[in-house]
Amino acid sequence: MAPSFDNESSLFNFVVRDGNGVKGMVDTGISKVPQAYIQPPKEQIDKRNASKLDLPPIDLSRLDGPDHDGVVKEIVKAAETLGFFQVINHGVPIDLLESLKDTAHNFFSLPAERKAIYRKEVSPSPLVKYGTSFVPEKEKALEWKDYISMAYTNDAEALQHWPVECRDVALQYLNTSLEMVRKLLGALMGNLGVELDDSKMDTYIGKKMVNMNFYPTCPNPELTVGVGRHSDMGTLTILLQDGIGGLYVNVPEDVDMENRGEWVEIPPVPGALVINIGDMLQILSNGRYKSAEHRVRTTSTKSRVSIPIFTSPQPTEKIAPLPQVVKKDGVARYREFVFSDYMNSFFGNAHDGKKSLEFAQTNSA
Ligand SMILES: O=C(O)CCC(=O)C(=O)O
Ligand SMILES: [Fe+2]
Repeated sequence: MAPSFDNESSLFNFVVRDGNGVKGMVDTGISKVPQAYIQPPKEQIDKRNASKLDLPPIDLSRLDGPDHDGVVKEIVKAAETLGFFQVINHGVPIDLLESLKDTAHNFFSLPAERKAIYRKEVSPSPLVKYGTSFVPEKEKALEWKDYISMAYTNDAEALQHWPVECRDVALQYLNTSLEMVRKLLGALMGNLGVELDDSKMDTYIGKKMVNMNFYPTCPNPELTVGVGRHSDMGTLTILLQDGIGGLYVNVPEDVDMENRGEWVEIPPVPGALVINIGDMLQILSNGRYKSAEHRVRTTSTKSRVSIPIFTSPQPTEKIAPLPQVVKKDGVARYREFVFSDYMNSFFGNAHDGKKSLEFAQTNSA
C-alpha cells in the first residue's frame, strides 16, 4: 500500500531513505503535490512571463579555422555576461546524445530496488551515487528530481563500477567531450593571459563526473522546482538537455544585456550542448567570468532528462584568483582555499542561488 504522503516522515522514508525517489511517488498515482514539495512563493516559477534567450549557439568547428579569434571573443563575452551559452559542432556524436537520453529514461524506469542499491549509504562503489533532490536533510522544500551520479577516475574503474545500464554511453560522452572542454578552458584562460599546458589543465578539471537527472511529470508544476536556484560548483559544466525545456538562467543586473535581472529560458536546440561557467572559474578569473545562476522548472505532461558533465579541480587542490589577473586588477576578490573545503560548504547547504561563493569572498568582492 502507498504510504501517506501528507505525513512528512512517512514521505521522507519512502522517497529518500527507501530510494523510491520522486519517480516512485509519482508512480503510486498522486493527483497533487505533497506539502513537502511546495516551494515558497518567491521560488515558484511562473512560466507565462519568462522570455526565451535569443542567442545563437556558437559553432565550435570555427575554432579551427580563420575565424578562431572571433569565436574566442564570442565565448569570452558569454562567460563575462551570462555565464551560459550553447555550442554546436562540439565533437560529441549526435547519435550518442540520443542514446544518452534514452539510457537515462531506461535507467529511471528500472524498479526502485535496482536503483536503490546505489544510495550513498549502501552503494557498492564510492564512485556511484543515486539520490533525490539535492540535500534532502537540509531542504525546507524538496526538489522534484532523482539522479544518478558517476565519478570518473579512469576508464577501467568506470567500466567496472558505473551501473551496467549507463556505463558505456556515459563514458563515451565524457571521453568525447573532454577535447571541447580543454579547448573552451584554453580559450578562456588564454584571454586572461594564462597559458595552460596539460598538467595545468588538469589542475582545473582533474575531477570529472557524469550525472543523469530525471524530472518526473508533476501534477502542479507551478508549485515545485526541478532544481532550485544555484550555480554549479566546479570549473565548466557541459549539459545535455532534452527537447522539453524548462532550464532558466538569471541575467545578472550588472551586465549590458536585455532582460537584466530576469529569468530567461535556455531553449532546447537539437544537437547542441549547453555550457555553463561554475564557481571555480569565477574565482580563478577574479570575478571576470560569471558563474551562472540557474534553475529548472517541472512539467505536467512529460518527464524530462538532462545529463551534465561536471568538471572541477581535485579536492586537494589549492584554489585562488590567478596571480596574472590579480596583478592587473590590483586586488584579489577571493581568498585562497582548499577545494575540498569549498565542496563541503557547497554540499552542506540547500541550494540558495550564488550564496555558495560567499565561502571564498573577501571584503573587496
Ligand atoms: O536539468 C538541467 O537542465 C540542469 C541541471 C542542473 O543545473 C544541475 O544538475 O546542476
Ligand atoms: Fe546546475
